[in-house]
This record gives sequence, C-alpha cells and structure tokens, in this order.
Amino acid sequence: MNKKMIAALGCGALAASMMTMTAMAGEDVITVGYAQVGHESDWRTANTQNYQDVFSAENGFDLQLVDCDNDNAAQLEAVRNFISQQLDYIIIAPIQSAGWDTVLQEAQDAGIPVIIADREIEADASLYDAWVGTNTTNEGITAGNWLAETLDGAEANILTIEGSVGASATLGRTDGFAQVAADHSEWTLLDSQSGDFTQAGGQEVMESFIKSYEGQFNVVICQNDNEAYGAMDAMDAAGITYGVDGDVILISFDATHDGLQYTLDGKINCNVECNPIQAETVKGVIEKMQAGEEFETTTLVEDQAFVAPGITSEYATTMTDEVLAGRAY
Ligand code: GZL
Ligand code: ZN
Repeated sequence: MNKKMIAALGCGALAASMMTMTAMAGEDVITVGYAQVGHESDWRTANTQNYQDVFSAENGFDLQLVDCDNDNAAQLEAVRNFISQQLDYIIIAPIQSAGWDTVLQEAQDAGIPVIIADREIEADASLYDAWVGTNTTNEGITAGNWLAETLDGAEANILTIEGSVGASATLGRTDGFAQVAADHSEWTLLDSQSGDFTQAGGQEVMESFIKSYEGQFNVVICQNDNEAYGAMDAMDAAGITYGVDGDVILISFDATHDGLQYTLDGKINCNVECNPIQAETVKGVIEKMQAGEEFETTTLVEDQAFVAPGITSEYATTMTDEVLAGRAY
C-alpha cells in the first residue's frame, strides 16, 4: 500500500484495510485452541476475557475458546477436536488434574504443541510443552499462615467449602492449608465438602454445615470468592455473623473485584489472590515457540493476599479504597 493510497484512506478505513491485510496474510494467523474450564466463577470470567483480549485477530490470532462447562469428558473432546483441526497450538486449563496422558500423546503425535494453563496436571512433563499458572499449594499455606497469625494460639473449629473435586486448585489449597494446620493441635478441621467453585454450591454446603455444626465453628474457609458469596447468604439467613465484627472468621480465595470489595467492607477477613491475568504470558511462550526461540517451560504467575481494614499482617496487604481501585480485575 503506497503513501498516496494511505493518504486517500481515513484512519478507520486504514485500520480496517490493515486487518484485512492481516487476514489476507492467512498463513500468518496463528490458530489457537483454548479448552477452558467453564464459566463457574468470576475468576473464570476474568480469565476468559483476558484470553479473548490477548489472542485477538488484531494480534494475529484465530482463537477457538471452548467453554467446557466444568465437564471433563467435554474438555477431552474439545482437545481432540483441536487436534483433528490441526490447530497450531492447544492450551488446556484442566478441569481434572488426572486422566490426560492419552490425549496429550495424541496431540504430540499430531505435532501440536500443548500449553497447560491456570491449573496443574498429573502427567509426565514430556507430554506437554509448557505450563503457565499459579501455585495453589502456596495459596493454601498463605491462608493457614494468616489464620495462625490472627488466632495467635486461640482455638479454631474450621469448616471448609472446597473447590471442584479433582481440580488442582482444590487439591493445592487443601494440601497447603493442611500443612500449616498440622502444626496447630488447637485447630479442629470439623468438616469439608465441595462447593464446585460456584455460589450456589457454596450456599448449599454452608446450609448443610449450619444444620450440622451451628454454634460449633468459628472459621469458614471458601476455596473461591463465589463460594464465599453463597456461604455469606446462608450465614445471613441463619443469623450467624462473620467477618471482622462477626463470630466467624471468613477466608476466601481468588481476590476478584467483588471478593476484595467484601474484604474492604470487613465481611471477608482474608482473601488469598489467584491471578487470572495469564494470557499475555501464554502468548509470549507461543510467540517464542513460533519463532523457534528458547521458551520458559514453567512460568509461575505471582499471587498475593489481602486482609480487611484494621488487620495488619506479614502475609497480606490491608485493603483500602486505593488498593481496590488499582486492581486489574
Ligand atoms: C484457580 C482457578 C480456580 C479459581 C476458581 O487457578 O482454576 O477455578 O480459584 C475457578 O474461582 O473456578
Ligand atoms: Zn491459583
């Protein structure tokens, strides 16, 4: 396109024609399949939006993002579909940690690089090309360390609303917290049950916990914010108080915007972040693969933790309006 032609086009038309040129380039478009967990939580929504923003046509990608609706069989099928389409790259956020060896081997036999994102997978590292995600065991340890710091030796009777069964985020947070709890004989883990990372699940489990343990518990751990919203509804309905001015300490994970608003409001005492903004990092790995350059096979996305106003902690940032305003999601 020469200067005269560019001069003739308005900038809007120019941008459109540039995009057309990119599309016309055809072979330059990188086709990417993303087998996404589902749409179970605000965290997931933020992660999905981030991928759609980063793996855009303007950035030279053709992204097929499949919402696998928290259904393991559907996710395996989505990956097999990517393989049969001979896409350039496959990204998987595994609903279940286990059961991936066969389909990863099929992708490898088809010569398609696979990046495991967000969650972890129980498969030999030779079966996939890179991993980008967060350390949920550390997230569980952080929650435990903060609870020990705030209780300072006082007794705890703890109920846990776990995430989706078999998800690495569930396994990691449970294991990490248990590592700290093992050092505190004054803590009792009363019960734990999966709320499947959803608000409805959190409410349902909390309602059953209240039936069984009303008056016996002083700590509730929700393994994501949406479960915490459900647990708050159930405790409100039962007249049970929680948060910095309540009878029950409420711990949550994800630190999504609404979760941090509740933390700022003192309804959630401690919220351990799990950062969903990961697409740019994954794109960087793919661009290096595309260029035949050395790439990071493991990239940890950093997390932090937050506590309600009035609480100071060596493990967490005290929430303020400014902290909330500064968040990316
Ligand atoms: C964690 C992520 C989890 C979030 C939940 O890395 O996979 O799944 O904690 C989401 O909110 O449902
Ligand atoms: Zn995480």
